[in-house]
Amino acid sequence: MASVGLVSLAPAAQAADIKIGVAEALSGGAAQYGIAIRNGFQLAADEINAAGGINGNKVALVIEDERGNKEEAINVFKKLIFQDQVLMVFGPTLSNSAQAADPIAQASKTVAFGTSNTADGITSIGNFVFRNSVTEADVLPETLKITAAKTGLKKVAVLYGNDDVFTKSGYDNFKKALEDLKIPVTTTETFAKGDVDFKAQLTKIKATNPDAIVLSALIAEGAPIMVQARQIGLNVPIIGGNGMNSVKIFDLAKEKAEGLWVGSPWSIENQTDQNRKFIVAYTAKFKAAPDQFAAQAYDALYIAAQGLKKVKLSGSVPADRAALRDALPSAKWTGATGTFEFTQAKDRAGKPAGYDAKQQAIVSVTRGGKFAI
Ligand code: 1QQ
Repeated sequence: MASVGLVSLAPAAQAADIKIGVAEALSGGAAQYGIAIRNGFQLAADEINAAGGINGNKVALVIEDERGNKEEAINVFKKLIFQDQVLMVFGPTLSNSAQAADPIAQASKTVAFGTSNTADGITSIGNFVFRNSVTEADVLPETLKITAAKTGLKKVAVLYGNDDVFTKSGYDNFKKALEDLKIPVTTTETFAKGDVDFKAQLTKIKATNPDAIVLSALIAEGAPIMVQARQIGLNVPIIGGNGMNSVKIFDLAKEKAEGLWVGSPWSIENQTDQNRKFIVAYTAKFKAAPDQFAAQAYDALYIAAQGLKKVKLSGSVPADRAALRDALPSAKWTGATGTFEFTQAKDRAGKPAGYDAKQQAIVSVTRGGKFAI
């Protein structure tokens, strides 16, 4: 249904808007991440346009709410790609949705660029799939190693959501890292999306007397899990993945958010010039502190801009999409999350596929209502 013949072609020499799709969860539980992501894109787009755009062309974001729902992510990808004829699509917010929607982008030869997708296998979908979010596979072993060294934990309980691509992938990677580090597991418990009462699992966990809880959860369930753990006197450190790495934990779990360990390439404490500039600009524009999701989206638009700079826009959307795909793998950028470059991923058959992030993680812990290094 690609309606190439309907596109109005702007003369190549004249400045044209560069239409970029943004498909994020702006409502529902995953909006805890999606709103920060949208803000990060808007800040970067404003800055890029204020500085003259990309080769003189302004960036025009076409923003859609995919509600953190995989069917809706498919609908929104189709709208952006076929109807709006965007050059590329950012999003969706959750790996669960990316696994469903990215094949649409791949099949229509349009770059899908995830800024928050950390599950295994997303970039194995194909060579049009990119992400700058660092995977659970890369971050979790480091998070566990540092937390074990700093807290002296000897044995842990595991709790994870078993019906979401990201929480399941986080579990697989935690399990492997625990085996590699020879840390015994006292019990493994599960929950499902939408659950609100975790007392049964937490009571079981408490009875096994773990030194910490390893938790693979999205924040909608992860925050009440932290609250209920503390309510039953389970005050051990909680080690989370990307889903728990949001300042929203302080709004949702209040003082019971203390003692949460997470890893990420971004920290509010990181004092580089680029990060300080980002934090100041974000806080001024949105009257709230940024988080890693905002930082990764902000950097992602600049990374895409490095690729777009090399594309000589022809006015043919398919040709420009293909040229962007070819230019993007060599894009390099130093932004709020530090220095960034892509590394090529492989598909399930071991053949070259999409592109992952190559970045170091920093491990932080919540203390006094803040993430501290
Ligand atoms: C994923 C995640 C979530 C926490 C995204 C916000 O990392 O679904 O991959």
